[in-house]
Amino acid sequence: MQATAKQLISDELRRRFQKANNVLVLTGAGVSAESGVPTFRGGGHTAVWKGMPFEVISSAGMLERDLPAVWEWFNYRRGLLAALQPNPAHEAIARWQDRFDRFTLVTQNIDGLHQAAGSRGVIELHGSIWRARCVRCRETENVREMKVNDGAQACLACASPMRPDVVLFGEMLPLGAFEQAAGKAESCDLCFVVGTSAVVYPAAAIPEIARAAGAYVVEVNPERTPLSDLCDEVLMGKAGEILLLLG
Ligand code: BV8
Ligand code: ZN
Repeated sequence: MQATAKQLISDELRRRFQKANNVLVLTGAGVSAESGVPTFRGGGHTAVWKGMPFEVISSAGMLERDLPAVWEWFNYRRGLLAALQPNPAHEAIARWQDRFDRFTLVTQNIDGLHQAAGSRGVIELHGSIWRARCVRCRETENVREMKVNDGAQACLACASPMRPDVVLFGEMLPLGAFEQAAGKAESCDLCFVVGTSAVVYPAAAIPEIARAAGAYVVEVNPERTPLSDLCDEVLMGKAGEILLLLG
């Protein structure tokens, strides 16, 4: 039986949502699930590509060993993503941007769907699947137009190979991205954690920082996660349905 908005959204959360001045939202793959983007974990499955678990094919080691294999994996995913649209969860978060005096959206996703829904100034902790970066001079290029079956392009500036501009396992996050997100988490009064299994660091530390700084932390996820016990409220359900209940 579908819980009603009244049952799911506590009076406390509704009051805080009305009163909040500074809101931070951290999203993971689950916020894009209702757009048709496969999640990596949760729901009893983990992403596997040609027999390699996600953490292996999307790793610094694999990039060193076999850049074409990493391109093939990312080209495949860009092919899947190209036809997908933002869902009501992305749209609700985009609306929230102008609802509060200060609003920060931090995402672990690389799919660009938050920006497609209208979110601005998104902190992309793990980069973007729609950008390539030169392995030598770090020149970046938009790869939206790139035909999906192309291999690695050569850098237009220095002719070195390009790579996906995405943070792989074992790689540092984009310079300053985590620090910027952590700074915003330290000053927010309401923090939503939407659609993340909260196992990848340092991204999963963001809600912990918000909590330690006194924010009210709300998790939105059909499943419990290692973060659930730290949250003030856990709204069990789909982001596309729950976020609409808040407005
Ligand atoms: C780093 C881009 C410092 C790539 C990603 C050994 C050596 C080196 C590092 C480590 C190590 N051991 C551990 C680490 C740290 C490592 C890490 O945390 N590993 C984990 C697996 C233990 N972290 C790193 O390597 C990071 N860098 O630490 O740098 C350093 C540097 C060098 C040496 C040492 C240290 C870099 C991490 C970034 C990796 N790149 N993505 C790509 O996409 O191919 S991470 C990847 O996981 C995605 O970005 C994803 O966003 C992220 C987290 O996953 P989620 O977003 O949470 O998605 P998931 O599928 O897991 O969960 C979905 C959730 O949604 C579920 O809970 C589900 O219930 C829920 N859901 C489903 N449907 C819905 C829903 N929710 C709401 N509504 C729905 N409808
Ligand atoms: Zn270059």
